[in-house]
Amino acid sequence: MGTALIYDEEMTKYKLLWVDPACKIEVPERLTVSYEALVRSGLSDRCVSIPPREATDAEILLAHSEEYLEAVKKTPYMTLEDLKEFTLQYGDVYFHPNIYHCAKLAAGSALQLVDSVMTGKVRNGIALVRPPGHHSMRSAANGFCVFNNVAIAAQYAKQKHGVKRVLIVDWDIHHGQGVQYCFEDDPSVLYYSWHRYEHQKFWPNLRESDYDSVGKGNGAGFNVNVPWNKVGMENSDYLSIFCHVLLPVAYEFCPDLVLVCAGFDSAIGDPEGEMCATPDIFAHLTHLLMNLAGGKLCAVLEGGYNLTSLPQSVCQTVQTLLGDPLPQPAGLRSPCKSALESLQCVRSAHRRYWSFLKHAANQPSTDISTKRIKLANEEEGKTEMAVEERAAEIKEWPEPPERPSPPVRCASLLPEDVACPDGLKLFSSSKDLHPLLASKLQNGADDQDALITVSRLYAMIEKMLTNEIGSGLVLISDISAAMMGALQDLPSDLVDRVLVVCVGKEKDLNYLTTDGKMLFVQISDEDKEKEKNKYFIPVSLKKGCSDTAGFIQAVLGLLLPLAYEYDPTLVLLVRTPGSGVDDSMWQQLIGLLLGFAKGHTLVLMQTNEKVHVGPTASALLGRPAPPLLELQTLDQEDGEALERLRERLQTDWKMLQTTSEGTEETLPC
Ligand code: SS9
Ligand code: ZN
Repeated sequence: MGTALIYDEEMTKYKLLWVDPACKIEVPERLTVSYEALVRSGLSDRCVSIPPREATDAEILLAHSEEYLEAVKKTPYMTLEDLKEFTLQYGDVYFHPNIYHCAKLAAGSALQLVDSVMTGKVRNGIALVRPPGHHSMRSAANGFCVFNNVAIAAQYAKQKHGVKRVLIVDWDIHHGQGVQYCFEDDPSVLYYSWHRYEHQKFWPNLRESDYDSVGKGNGAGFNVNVPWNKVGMENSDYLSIFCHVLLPVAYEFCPDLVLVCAGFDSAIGDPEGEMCATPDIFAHLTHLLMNLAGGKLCAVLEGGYNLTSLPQSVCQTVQTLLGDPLPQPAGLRSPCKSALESLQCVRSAHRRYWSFLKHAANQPSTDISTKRIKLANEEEGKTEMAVEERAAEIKEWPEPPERPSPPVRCASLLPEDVACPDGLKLFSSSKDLHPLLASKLQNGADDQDALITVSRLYAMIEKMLTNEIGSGLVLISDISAAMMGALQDLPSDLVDRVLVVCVGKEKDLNYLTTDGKMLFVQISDEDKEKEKNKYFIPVSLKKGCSDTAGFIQAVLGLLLPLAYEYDPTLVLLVRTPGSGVDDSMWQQLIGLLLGFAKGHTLVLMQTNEKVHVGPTASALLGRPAPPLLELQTLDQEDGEALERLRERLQTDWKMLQTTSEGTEETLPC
C-alpha cells in the first residue's frame, strides 16, 4: 500500500504573457522546484508514479456550466489580445494558449488520484498540478484557477466510487470560495477552510468567507470557515484549530474519503499568506488527517508562492504520506489572541450542528463579525505598513529537520506463547540487568522478576532514544508493577519528558512526580478530580473508555493539545486490563500518538490481552486505523465535564484554550 505521486512537466508549460502584478507570482517554477525537491530527497522514488490524464467534458461539467467550458475551450485559438480581453471578465487570473490543456490535466490528475486510492492501488497520494482549482466557480475562472480540481474530484468520487461522505480540508491560505459554492447545500461533502481574512480586507474580500457561513439548507453545518484576522499566525495557531475545530467535526462527520486542497501559501515566507507556520507543520496537519477514512487521503496542490518554503512543505507532506516519523513540533507558543477569537467564533457558530462542539462557549462579547468593517478601517494604514515591513523581513527560517526512519520500525517483547505479529521484530536484550538497575539488586530489591522486566523495558527505551527502534509493544503479566517499576526511575534516569497515557483504571499512582518530567493523562471511569495537578490529568467518563464518542472527544480536545504543548521525548501508552476501549478507538489513539516523540511510543498491555496484539501491532506499524463506524452522540454530562476540565486546565496548558477572553495580545513572529 503505497503513496501515489502524480506529476507531468506539461503542466509547467504555460505562463503569464503580459504584465499583471496580481498574477506574476503564479509561475511554472512552482511546480518544477517542488518536483525537483522530491527527486533530490529520494522521496519521489519511494512513491508510485501515476500519469495524469485529461478530464473529460462530462467530468468537468460535474462542477462547471456548459457555457463556461465552451468558452474556455476557445482559448487555445485566441490571439494574445483576445486572451487578455477574455481574462478581463474574471478576477486575478490569466489565460494562455496552453492553459486549457493544463487545466484538463490538473483536474484529470485529481481524478487519477481518486481512482488509485479508491481502488486500493495505493493508500494515499498527492497530485502536483497547475493551474490550481479552489477559486474557480461554476461559470468563472478566478484566482489563478480554471477548473475546480478538488470539487470535480469530490463529485466524481461520489458518482463513480459510491463514496457517501467526502471531507475537503483546504489548508491553502486563501478561501476556496469555488469549493464552498459548489457544496454549500450538500451534506455529503464537508468543506473546511482557514484563510487570511483580516475582517474582509483580504482578497477575495467576501462576506461569505466569515465563520458564520456554515452552509445552507440540508448542508447547514457542513461548511466550516476559519477566518484569520491577523497575519503572522504560527504553528500553535494552526494546531489549535485542528484540535479544537477541524478534528472533532471531521471525526463526527466520519468521511469515507479525505481530499486536501493542499496550498502551501499558508507557510512562512509566502508573499500572499504572510503567515509564520514552518514547513514541518504540514507533516502534522497531514498526519492528523491520516487516520480518517481508513487512511484514504488525496492531496491536490493549490497555492504556494515562495519558491523555498513551497518545496519544503511539499516534501514534508509527501514524507508523512509515506509514513516516516514525524518531526518534533518543538517550541510551540500559545495560540495568539486573534486566533483564539476566531476559534471561539467558529466553535460557537457550529455547536448546534455537531455534538462534539455542543458545549462550546458563546461568541466573544464583542462580535468580531459585526465590528468587521469598522475595525478594518481603523487598522488600515498602520497595519498595512507593519505587514509590508514584516513580509520583507522574513526571508530565512531553518531547514526542516531530517526525519530518519529507524532500522526497526516496531519491536516487541512478548511471552513465549504469543506469536510475533508480522512486521514486528522480537526484541532481544542481554540477560544482564540494566546498569541503572544493578544497584537496586545489590540493595536487595524484593521482586526479581519485576526488576528483570523493568530492565528489559529500559533497554528497549534506550534503543528508542537512539532511534534504533521506532515504537514498541510489550506484554507483561503484572502491568501495574511494571509501570511502577519503570516510571519510578525512568524520567530522571533516561528520558527528559515522558507522556504517559493510561487507558483504564489504575490503583495507586503515588509514584508520579510533579516536576514536569512526566505528564500523566488517564482516561477511565474513576473520578480522581481531587488528585489532579498540572502533571496528573485524570479524565473521567461515566462509561469509561467503552464510550467511543467520549473517548475520541477526550483524545482530540484534551490529549492532543496537551501532548503538543508538552512535547514529550517518549510516549508510554498503558492499557490496563478491562479498560473497555474498543480496537478501532485504540488504533486511533495509537495512530495519533505516533505523531509525538518522533514516533517513539511504547505500548504496555497485560499478557491476557492477546487478542488485541494484532490491531495494536498494525497501528504501531503506522497502518491507518479502520474507518470509524458512525459514532454515538456524546453524553451530555460527559461533554460538560470535559469542557469544564479543559477550562480549568487552560491556565497551565495554553493549547487547551478555546476562547479569547482574558488572553493577552502576543507579538507575531
Ligand atoms: C496578488 C493578489 C493575488 C489572487 C491570489 C490567488 C491565490 C490562489 N497580490 N490574488 S491560491
Ligand atoms: Zn492560495
